Amino acid sequence: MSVVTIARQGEIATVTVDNPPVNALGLALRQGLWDAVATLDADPAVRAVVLICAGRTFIAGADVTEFGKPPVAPHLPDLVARIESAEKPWIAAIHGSALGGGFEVALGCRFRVALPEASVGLPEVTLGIIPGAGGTVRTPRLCGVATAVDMATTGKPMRAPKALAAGLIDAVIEGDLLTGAVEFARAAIAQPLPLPVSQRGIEAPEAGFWAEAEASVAKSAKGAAAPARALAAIRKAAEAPFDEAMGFERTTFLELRGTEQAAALRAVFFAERAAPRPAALRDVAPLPLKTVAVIGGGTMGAGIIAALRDAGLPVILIERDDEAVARGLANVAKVFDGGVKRGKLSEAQARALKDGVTGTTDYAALPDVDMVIEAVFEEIGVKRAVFAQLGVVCRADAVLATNTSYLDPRAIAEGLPNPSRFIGLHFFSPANVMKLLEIVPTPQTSARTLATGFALGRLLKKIPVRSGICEGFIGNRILKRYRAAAEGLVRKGVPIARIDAAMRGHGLAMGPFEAQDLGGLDIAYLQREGARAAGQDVPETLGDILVRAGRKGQKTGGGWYDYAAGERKPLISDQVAQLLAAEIAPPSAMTEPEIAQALVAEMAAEGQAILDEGIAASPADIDLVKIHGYGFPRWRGGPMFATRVRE
Ligand code: T1G
Repeated sequence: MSVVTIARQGEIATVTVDNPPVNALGLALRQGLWDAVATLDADPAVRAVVLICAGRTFIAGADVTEFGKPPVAPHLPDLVARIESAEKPWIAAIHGSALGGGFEVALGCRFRVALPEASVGLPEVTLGIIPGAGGTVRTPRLCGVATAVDMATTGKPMRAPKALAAGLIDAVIEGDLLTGAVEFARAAIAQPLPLPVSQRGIEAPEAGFWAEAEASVAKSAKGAAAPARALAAIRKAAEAPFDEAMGFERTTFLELRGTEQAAALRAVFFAERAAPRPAALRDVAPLPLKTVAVIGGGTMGAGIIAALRDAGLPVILIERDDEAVARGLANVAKVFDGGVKRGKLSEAQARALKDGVTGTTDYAALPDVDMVIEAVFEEIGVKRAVFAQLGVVCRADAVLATNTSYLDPRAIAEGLPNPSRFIGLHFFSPANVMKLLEIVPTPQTSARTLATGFALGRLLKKIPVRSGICEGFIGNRILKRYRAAAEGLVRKGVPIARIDAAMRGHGLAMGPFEAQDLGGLDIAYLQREGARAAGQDVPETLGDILVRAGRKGQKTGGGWYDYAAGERKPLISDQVAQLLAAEIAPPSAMTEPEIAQALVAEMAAEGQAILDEGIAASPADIDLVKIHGYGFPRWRGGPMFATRVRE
């Protein structure tokens, strides 16, 4: 099957790309387009060329699977230049996403037209590189420097209507894309053509723009190298001749391709795409999910309901009494009203999302639901009582899931009829935002139930990761080790603030102590106390000392740090120093990089134990948990990738 086919509609030729799954620019496609230029330039009957793609999307970029290998001709920048200098003008007809090299090919065309829901973008920085085929040099020639900087340094795609307003595309096509593109081409050749993009000028930005952009990019990149390099390439495009800027971009692209950050981001890219479809479940049909119930409308329950609604599922909320139902519905409404305030949702959209939730205290509402997700108080008796009722009222094949984070799902499912349909689905708060979903089957969980858990993950656009049963599953178990290791450094005299600064400097949003102050020290304290009450030998932690002194975190005005009233800014606490004085060695000179290295090594060591015990299926799964559940910097690939033995 040829990846490029040519057809003719009178004087307009159509070049159709068909290279599933996303028309990536592998060698065969580059060669096919290269040859198509010559073929159509040689055809006197042809006056213009429409470039269109089959399948789900326009060209989605260079073929990421080729990145580990040396580039092979025809190289993409040369192909783009060849299309741009073709005798007949090319018109890119875009549906789905024109991303990276795909958008660069479209920039080589004389015109670009797109369906309303299509998007264009330069996501290269999300792979640790920058555009390598003119993206940073041609884009500012269409939309100006500021918009180009935003696109190339964030990697965020832009929808067609916005791209039209920015000058990146020439028309939005309503109806059939090919028909509209051919009509556009016919009209375009009836008048003088615009200059090829490479020959258009770039307006110099206002004074101070570059310094401001450099500061802003450095702040948001938080250690990722590519965004600043993309900015430098756009600046070069604005200040140097086209060819010089193209050379600068290509050199930068080739250099970044070989970096550790690019290797890490590629690993995450493929792990994220593999996670929702485990090979072991490929032939297992999940239960169709049309209606879902959530038991408990607290923070977690409301977040889970919001995620289900965002995926278009109607939801029944069950609570213990009318007041709780009202509170739960109000919690859900707060999520969507927040979306309206942030301009993400219209009032009508928010209303429709809220209307899809029915609140009741009556379990008799559940006989037809396909899945129930329990999100009630984290206490075994409360959970067991819920499942005792669900086991009676729900269909025998309805999937019954618990959102527990610390309890043993086997204990929760005890006595449940048909335990094969029971599973753990551990969401992370806020459940409508955090992508991680730990999927925890019990030994009785059927393959179909497990497949349904992953199908839910796909439906909610989550990153689902299977976990075996242990305390804290994958993520919280590593978190516990990480916090214990951080406390160990405090005992060795390393200042609390230096440890937090070290982990923020490593790319985490927050260090371990400031994060505990935000979430509350008492949650883990109560878990430790519960374990002690159950007879487990749980040594006292520094956190215990603070909680017993009433220091539970920001919510009590102080935890590891003090906080001025109403402030979130952490202040070094004299009281903490006094409370812990007997536990802490003389000050240590450990540096921030040494701290980060030591703590990441602890995360990886626990990850290795998790692998050895079969709790996680692969190091990549553990990295996805840390990235999507705990904010580990994705440009480091995750603790397992960052500490892997290099071949
Ligand atoms: N190369 C190779 N395979 C790719 C691919 C790519 N660029 N993009 C996706 N795939 C595979 C993916 O692994 C999966 O495979 C299948 O396609 C469906 O993907 C020179 C150098 C386009 C928005 O970063 O954002 O161009 O698991 O599940 O949800 O300047 O894929 O089925 O075997 O994500 O419909 C820049 C990355 C490259 C785009 C579609 N381009 N892809 O989303 O499908 S660098 C990108 C996406 C570049 C130039 C530079 C999304 C999508 P499998 P999927 P989707």
